[in-house]
Amino acid sequence: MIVESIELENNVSKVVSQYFPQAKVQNIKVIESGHINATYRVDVFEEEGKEASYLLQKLNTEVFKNPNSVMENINRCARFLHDFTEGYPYEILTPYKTEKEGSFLVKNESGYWRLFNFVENTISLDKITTGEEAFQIGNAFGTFLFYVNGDNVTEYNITIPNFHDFTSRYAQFVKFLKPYDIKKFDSEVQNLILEIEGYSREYINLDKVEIPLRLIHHDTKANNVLLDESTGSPKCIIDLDTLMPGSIFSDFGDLIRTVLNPFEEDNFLDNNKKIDINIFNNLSKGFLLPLNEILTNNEKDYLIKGGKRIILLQVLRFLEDYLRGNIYYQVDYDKHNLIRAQSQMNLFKAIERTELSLH
Ligand code: GN1
Ligand code: MG
Repeated sequence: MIVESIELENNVSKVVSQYFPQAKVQNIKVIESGHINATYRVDVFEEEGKEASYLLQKLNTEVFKNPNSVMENINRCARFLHDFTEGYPYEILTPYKTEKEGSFLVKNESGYWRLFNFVENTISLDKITTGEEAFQIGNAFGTFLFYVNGDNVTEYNITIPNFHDFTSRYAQFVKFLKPYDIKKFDSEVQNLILEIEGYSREYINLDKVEIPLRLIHHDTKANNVLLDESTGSPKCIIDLDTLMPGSIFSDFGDLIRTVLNPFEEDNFLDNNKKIDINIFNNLSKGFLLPLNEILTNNEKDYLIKGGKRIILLQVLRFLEDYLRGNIYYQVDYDKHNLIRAQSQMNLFKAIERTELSLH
């Protein structure tokens, strides 16, 4: 543990010195959220009277195979919001360039690192309990999407191919299962596979609906909105790694997946739990307010169904990772991805049982 933390301190100091050669790292705090990258808050002393905090991340390059294209997207978006839009109401997550090379990434023996501004005095919500919170989260992402959709979507890189493409992920899942005798799996795994198969038939049909390609966040979890800690109003949209071309269903999907879930992502064990319609109505009202003008009729008509498909996709992703031996998501214990898959299936079914409509 001590060795690990000394190693971390050394790595962090080396990386920070590439951005700010004079700075001294004073404090490093691990930020324990997310299943993919390693995230730290780093407090540095730059000179007398100049202390600052930054968000430092080590990118998971198993997942983000081309880190430069991720940084190109994030930088393009930050520049667009800073320089080419008027009225964007939030702080902008902005990557720093290294002093010598002018690069957004530091690559060394320990991996690929990048540095952002640290947005101070904020909180984020892992669970949503009131209509007001749901409205704020929906509205924050709706507003973000409205502004970034002013930019040219074709200028953005696809950083993870087929990331939210249900049909291709499902085909990949079926192919992966082919050599196995499914009856030999534990009954809980068998049940999930059958349920995924059952629902997929209906949800794959959504591919026939014509909708425009948009610049989408692709990870609109409630806790990816930083809220002002004193007023509770949105202050910054974070985690822009998967900002890339996609469909609006993705972002509404991860919103309902996280905002309507009264439990943790890996803890929806109650099969009879009801979804709070008031939370849904507030979420969708907040989301659509800034987007109403730009969304097509098809996008609106299929928003709920398309959104629900993202939850099903998440069940599939967690289950497949469990069966592959937990190679993608970080896990706390061996069956963690299985429990996540079951929890997300319970959430999916609870939402299926609830009549939802947009007002
Ligand atoms: C991953 O690491 P994090 O929490 O930001 C994943 C998302 C999933 C999410 C599930 C690149 O995001 O797609 O929805 O876990 N990100 C990637 O909580 O796969
Ligand atoms: Mg993420």
